[in-house]
Amino acid sequence: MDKKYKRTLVTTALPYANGPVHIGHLAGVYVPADIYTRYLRLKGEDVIMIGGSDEHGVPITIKARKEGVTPQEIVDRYHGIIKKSFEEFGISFDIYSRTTSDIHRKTASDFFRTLYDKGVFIEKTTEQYYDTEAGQFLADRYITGTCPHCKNEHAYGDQCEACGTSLNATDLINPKSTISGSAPVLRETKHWYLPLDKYEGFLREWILEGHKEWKTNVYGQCKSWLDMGLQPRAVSRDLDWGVPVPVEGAEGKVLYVWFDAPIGYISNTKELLPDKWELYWKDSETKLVHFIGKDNIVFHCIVFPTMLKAEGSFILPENVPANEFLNLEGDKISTSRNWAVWLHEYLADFPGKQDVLRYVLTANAPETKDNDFTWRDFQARNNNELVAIFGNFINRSIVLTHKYFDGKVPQRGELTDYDNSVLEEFKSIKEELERYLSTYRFRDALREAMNLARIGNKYLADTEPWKLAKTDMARVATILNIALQISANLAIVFEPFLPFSAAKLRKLLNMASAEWDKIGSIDILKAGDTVEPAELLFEKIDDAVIEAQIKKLHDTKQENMKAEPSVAPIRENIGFEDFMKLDIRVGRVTECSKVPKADKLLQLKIDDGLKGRTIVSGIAKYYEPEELVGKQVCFVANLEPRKLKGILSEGMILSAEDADGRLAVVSPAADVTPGSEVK
Ligand code: B3M
Ligand code: ZN
Repeated sequence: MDKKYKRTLVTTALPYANGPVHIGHLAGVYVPADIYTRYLRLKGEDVIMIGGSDEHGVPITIKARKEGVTPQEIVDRYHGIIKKSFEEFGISFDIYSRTTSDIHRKTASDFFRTLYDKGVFIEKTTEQYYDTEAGQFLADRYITGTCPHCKNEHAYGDQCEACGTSLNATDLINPKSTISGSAPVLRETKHWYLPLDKYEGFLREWILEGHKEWKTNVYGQCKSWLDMGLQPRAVSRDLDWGVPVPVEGAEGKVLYVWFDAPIGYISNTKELLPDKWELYWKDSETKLVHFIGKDNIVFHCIVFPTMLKAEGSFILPENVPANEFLNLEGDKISTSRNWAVWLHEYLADFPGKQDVLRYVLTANAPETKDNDFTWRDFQARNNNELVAIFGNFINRSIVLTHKYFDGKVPQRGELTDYDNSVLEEFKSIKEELERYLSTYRFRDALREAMNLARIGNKYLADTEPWKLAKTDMARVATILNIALQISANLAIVFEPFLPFSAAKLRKLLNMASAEWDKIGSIDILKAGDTVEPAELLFEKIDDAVIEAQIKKLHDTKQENMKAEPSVAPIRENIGFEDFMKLDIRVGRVTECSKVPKADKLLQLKIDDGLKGRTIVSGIAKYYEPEELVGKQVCFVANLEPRKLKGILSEGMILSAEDADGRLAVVSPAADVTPGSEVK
């Protein structure tokens, strides 16, 4: 665990090149990865950060078909936008490449072939839908039909978006190909499966025993996957977009996108370091860290490690610090609903303000739970923290140095007890920062860094050098020397978080470099060194600017509502007798708790006016258990009891869900006696 490594390989999830990146991607993956990498570089360690676009997969082919262009045109467009916006935002990739590169196709193909030759895969023939008019097999997303559960007529072959059930294409009633509109037929097809079940023992030992230090959200997800038992997973698809399966008789088949994408990390390292890449992937003294969002945990902790293990010559990740999700103004970020703050638009609307967004996304990072981004919070953090504390302190220090000492760092005299007590406060900062940064606690690290700016700001406010200037210039010299040394510390400390502002600050202070080891020192600047005239590091953001952003979002929402009334279609009529079969009652929640190892489920004890009952409900994302205790809810009382996660659930709590997936339990408008019937 506390092994000393010689080098670090940082990978960042490869964003799908079917749209630009938004603040959710940044907060979840790229900003934390960049902070981590910059920190290690600053310490002089050997580290590389790998990124790239994920350019295969069905969604890209669907988008291309919709627009009447080739998939290549789609990925060229978005790869360009994504790459440029990352660059401008200061995400310091050592390489940002793409999975349509020749080197990647070859690397992924060879990887498959190696596993194939080793006999790792299982070959299985199954029946799959085939569109006879289009002459091709259909990916699940290319099939629509009626959901067998809720009768929504627009369910997809992998999921019904109306009731949220995940489906197999063969479950759909009246399936239809979205390519030709015809009814598909079942045809036999052969695929290769990675037998994850055979690696369960290895995975259990490696993760559950060997990596107890992983973040609880990551460890917990792995454990619940492993406890559910793993199944073989198909790693090929019948599709004409992707890396061809390099096996005879596999014409028209490509590698499943989730098989080739993580290999992209390897291909991109090869492209960066053709002669040295193996050092980063095959030497046990390399620390491999995958930065990803929580929806990718299973692929990075279970599937990809299994592939690496099966290949045999690669190292495994040392950590996978996955983040939770960032919401926007209280709503889930959604590409299809355009509910997002897009990076390229932010850069255009807020030129030169990369660091403000980096700051807000880190201060509010969804490290342990989902978090919300709001424009008001963005404004407040800029105005009250960056401007009022950090910027104000730097500005005062530099302006006063010019006013009283002609822009030269003054000589420090004897320190007072007060000075010493202030310096004492930041003695431990380097150690604290290292502790947080090395354990992926970037919010805490940023708070620590900001604390140093607070210490500086307070020091000037307390000592008031501008009042002493008439009586005690020697004291003013000491105070400003200390203020400038704290400023120099800030120029180093903030480099991983706010690289643009840190660089600007170093220029103002004429610091040639940022050396991590100097943090905590008050001899970074020499007496007599010149300081440049003050320039603001941050500026206030006005209400009007923020209101314009909020309006832009709400206009999008309006448009969305016009475009697609997002109300689920009304189901087929039923007779009165059918309705009467449902026994709906009112009950009071007397106890409520989370179901262990199931992040969606709550277990409720209901006073139903009879002997009481237990109901398990999938509402844990929307309610804290204590919020529900004492509340009256409506429930279906005569639903066949069934076991969920080993708990017998006697009924179903009714709740209302809107198209955005927001959910509220249904209660009577006034309290009634528990057990009352709802008719
Ligand atoms: N493109 C999914 C995503 O963007 C996928 C990540 C690949 S990482 C190898 O969430
Ligand atoms: Zn459904």
